[in-house]
Amino acid sequence: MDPQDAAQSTPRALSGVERLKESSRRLRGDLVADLASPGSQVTEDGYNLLKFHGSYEQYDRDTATARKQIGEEKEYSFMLRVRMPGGILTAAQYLALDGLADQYGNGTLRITTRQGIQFHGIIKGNLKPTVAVINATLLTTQAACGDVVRNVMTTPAPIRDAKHARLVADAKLLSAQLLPASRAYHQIFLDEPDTGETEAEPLYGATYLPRKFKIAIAAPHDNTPDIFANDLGFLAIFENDSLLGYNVAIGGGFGMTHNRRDTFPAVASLIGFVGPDQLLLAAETVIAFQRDHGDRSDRKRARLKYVIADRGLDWVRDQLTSTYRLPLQLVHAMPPIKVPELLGWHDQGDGLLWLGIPLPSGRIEDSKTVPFRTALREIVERFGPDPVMTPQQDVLLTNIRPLDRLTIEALLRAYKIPLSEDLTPMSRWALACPALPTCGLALTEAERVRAPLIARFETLFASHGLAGERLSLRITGCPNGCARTYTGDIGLVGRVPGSYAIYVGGDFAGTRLSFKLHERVKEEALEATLAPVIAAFASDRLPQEGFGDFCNRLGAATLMALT
Ligand code: SRM
Ligand code: SF4
Repeated sequence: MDPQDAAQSTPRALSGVERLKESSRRLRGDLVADLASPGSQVTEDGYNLLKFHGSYEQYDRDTATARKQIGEEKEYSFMLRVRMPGGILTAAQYLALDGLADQYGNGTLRITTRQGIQFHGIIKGNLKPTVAVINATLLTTQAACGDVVRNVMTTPAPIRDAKHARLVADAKLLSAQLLPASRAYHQIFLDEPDTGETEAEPLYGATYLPRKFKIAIAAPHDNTPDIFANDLGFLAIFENDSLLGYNVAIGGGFGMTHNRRDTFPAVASLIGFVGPDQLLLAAETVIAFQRDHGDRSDRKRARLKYVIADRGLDWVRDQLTSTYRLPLQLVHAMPPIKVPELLGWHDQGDGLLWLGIPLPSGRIEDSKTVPFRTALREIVERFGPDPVMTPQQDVLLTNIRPLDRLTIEALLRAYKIPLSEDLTPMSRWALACPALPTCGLALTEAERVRAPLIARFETLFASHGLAGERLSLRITGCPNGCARTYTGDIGLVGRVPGSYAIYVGGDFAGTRLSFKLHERVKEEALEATLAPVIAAFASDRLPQEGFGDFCNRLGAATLMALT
């Protein structure tokens, strides 16, 4: 037998999380008792099950060492993530979430790169009341994390035409249909009586998926959701306003583990096309395939991208069409994939306007210098715009009457909120993950160094005559790629405390993976390391060529010889 076949046919021990899922009675475990128990933490099983209900236990990494030295326990609290397909909220929902940030959180709301909203700093005893308010506003945290389908993303532009209405409807449909059937969430957090029933999970089964599963839907004219970073991406193909169907891409995912060469980021590959009524069927089929074939022994290699890497895309496509009976047609021709500018004022097409407001790392807070939260709250209270969260961690205030435009703008100016025209394109497009102090996996800073790093890179680019260059700079505190560091022009990936790996060569539209230029560069040496590449870009770029495209054209070896 071929050694690869032998490896594939030898069953390996299931991971502990798999055994927990199986024995948890559909994600209930002992969470009711765990959350009611004294102490600021939950048990290890509670920690793993809580994710399925939208929450992570965390601790304040800034204070942990000092507290340990004086024999104090870490400051534990919980992150809570709201699942909101397409990032869409009503004004009333936004105000309710804003209120919770003070009542139970750390005074901030954090827009995520998947159009969700996170609370940080909720203490254990306050998790239930926070979830109750979120549900009372018709939102949920169910399945916002965990080994299930996460928040479904779509193009956030609130353009009121048939195409955008369809994209939003599709995202909502998939989000609703792909929720777990288990009532565990409602019983643990919302006081629904536990009848002792163990529900059937027709799609997921007793052990749910091997790992998180991400879906995004876009159209070629607007790939803001970065569909190729997802396990499953759909590109809707329209002819005029009529939907022809969807090109289907599978196997995107960015997490990797330093020092494990068998883990790597991947962009999704297009495998075919399905008709306009086959979106849910396609999603359920790919999910069922991953449920059956994903690795349940090694959580670091459990995503769909590794099944594709190990068995080949042709084998996977063949399985999907023959064994799982998905009627895949050939990939449909489509226009070039683009990512449009959504910030600033835009006409929705229905007589109303939207205003896209840039938010640093999606953090809505009253910082020492800029009262973002107060300003947004006042605008939402007075003018009632419905906010849409973008995959760029920004907010679009929608449904604004043209006659309110000047007043809203004056109000933002009075609060000194920087608007898109006040920022360089580099600042408008930069992303950074939360990293320290909340993320337990962070090796370096990200969100907290975003502003100074942008300022330094702006100075560097300007010194080469490139002020105002449109560029996507993405920063993460570890290799998991939460701010999609492996697509885009420049990725800075936390490697060890104080040092980053530098990635370049992705494209602005998010269709191509970047490559590593340097393994470990001290934070203070980042500009000096990239300066020769930027100088070469300034002198040798082709007309209209972006920085990532330039780096991709020259390739890693040529660029490395420069630095
Ligand atoms: Fe992420 C884990 C934050 C989008 C790949 N991610 C985490 C955790 C929960 C850390 C942990 O496991 O203990 C982070 C919580 C930090 C904190 O303090 O809040 C975290 N991820 C985020 C957010 C908030 C980053 C942001 O700047 O907005 C995003 C929340 C999205 C949401 O609303 O659901 C977020 N994470 C992403 C993305 C981007 C995307 O999906 O478009 C990725 C890359 C795509 C992918 O999934 O591969 C991503 N996060 C990961 C991974 C790597 C998974 C893997 O396959 O290995 C981890 C680690 C893990 O799961 O073990 C992770
Ligand atoms: Fe945490 Fe790493 Fe994700 Fe940043 S990229 S939020 S450091 S897991």
